[in-house]
Amino acid sequence: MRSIWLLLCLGLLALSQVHAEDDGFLDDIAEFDDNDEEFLQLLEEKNKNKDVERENELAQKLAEVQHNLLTPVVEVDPCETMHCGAGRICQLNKQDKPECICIPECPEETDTRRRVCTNKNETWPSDCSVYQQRCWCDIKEPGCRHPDNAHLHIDYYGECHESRVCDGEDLKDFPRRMRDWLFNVMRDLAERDELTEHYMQMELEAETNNSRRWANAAVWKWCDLDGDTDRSVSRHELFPIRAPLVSLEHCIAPFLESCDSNNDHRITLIEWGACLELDAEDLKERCEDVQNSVPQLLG
Ligand SMILES: [Ca+2]
Ligand SMILES: [Ca+2]
Repeated sequence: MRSIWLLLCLGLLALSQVHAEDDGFLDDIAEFDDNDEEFLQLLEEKNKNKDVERENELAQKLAEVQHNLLTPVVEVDPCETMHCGAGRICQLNKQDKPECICIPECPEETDTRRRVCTNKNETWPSDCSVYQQRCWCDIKEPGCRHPDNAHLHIDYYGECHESRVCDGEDLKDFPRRMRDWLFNVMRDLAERDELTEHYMQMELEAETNNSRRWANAAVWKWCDLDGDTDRSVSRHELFPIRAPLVSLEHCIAPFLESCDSNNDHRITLIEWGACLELDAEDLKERCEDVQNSVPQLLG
């Protein structure tokens, strides 16, 4: 009789535990997501399946799903790896796909030093505002003030100022001044040990061999400007020399325009040499190949 009571009590205890577990299980169900569902399906399939190979495969999958359940994969923002051009930022669209859109708002600039002068000789509050405008005009958004602004670019930093006209005589003398300037810049960088080994050798050659003096400096600068290493210097890639010089050298803009003799917006090494009045035979493409792996800050 006593043993019957004991069995009954144990039975009741077991029953109450099952109920307690069931309640917890039901609570969890309310928070089920796709991963949980996949987990249950796999579990069910595994229990039914007797084929060893298939069973192993399922077990592996189960482990993976279980692992994901315990340590959910940190969601990576797809915009983090997306690179948008000037005037654009990355945003997720309705399908959660990253896309580049025009910067909706540029920071308000009160500092007059942030102002920029465009190729249309207009002063804009900041470089951001110029790139934003170009972006809007590219895709014909209402913010675009003039269709031509799709070709807007920055000529130099600071407010636009009345520039001296570059007359014929000045322009005639410009290639010589430019050659000298390029050589001096190269020499300066060499003295400050800021050239790579490859260009250091070219500088040394320019110092010791008069016939290489200007040609080497011209080739070096041309390679240096060609940020994307497609062996031609685009209008955009000219920016690093045009921007700082344009307010000092009133002939730099017309000079650079003249370099692109076939007017395709790109300057080849031959065109570059011709406008610097250098002998085409002295100009060999000697760009450092390692350039491909060096990130370009300007270009
Ligand atoms: Ca290029
Ligand atoms: Ca050209």
